[in-house]
Amino acid sequence: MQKKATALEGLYIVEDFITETEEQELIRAIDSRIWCGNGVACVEKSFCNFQVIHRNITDIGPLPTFTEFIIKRFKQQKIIDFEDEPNMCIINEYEAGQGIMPHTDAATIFGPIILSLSLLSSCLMKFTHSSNPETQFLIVLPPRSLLIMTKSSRYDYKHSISKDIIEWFDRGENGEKQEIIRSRRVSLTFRTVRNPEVDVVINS
Ligand SMILES: O=C(O)CCC(=O)C(=O)O
Repeated sequence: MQKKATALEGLYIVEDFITETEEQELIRAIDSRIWCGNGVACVEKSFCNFQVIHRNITDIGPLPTFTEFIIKRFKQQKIIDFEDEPNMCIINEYEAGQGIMPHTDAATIFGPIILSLSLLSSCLMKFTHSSNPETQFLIVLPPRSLLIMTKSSRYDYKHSISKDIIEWFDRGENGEKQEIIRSRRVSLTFRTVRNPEVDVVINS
């Protein structure tokens, strides 16, 4: 379980952050609850420990108990500092053919670290520089991996996931391409809301 730097400043990935058994247990726990839409960041199905009304956060409850071991691991692995402990989790479900529009998580309300744990299907996440859209990075998110977004990747770029059912990425040296055939993906995104009392727009 090693934190690897990507080509984009401030963006790291930890492969196999959780085991297959933990992945299955998380899916079981998640699927036993009711999904809601609420129009959060353009995904069809989401649920979370907060209320979103007109894209404003109005109420934050405790994180679901099934995420406790993940938070503990963030601390053990020194992924987060104590003051950055996430108090918010959004769980998104993407069936094949669903994605998420380019956005930057609001810097006015969320802390400097955004963490996204991927379950089930792999996908590509695209990072597009906000003021220079030709600057782009494509990052493979394998199942059970943790994406750590900080610094430039968190503030200067928009991240998005395409609706493509088949995605291609460069494997490396020989210009070899590898395909991802997308199927159901579930992600848990952890953020730190600095001031939960203030109503703010959650992303742009
Ligand atoms: O699915 C993911 O990994 C990212 C989700 C996301 O960016 C969001 O909910 O704002």
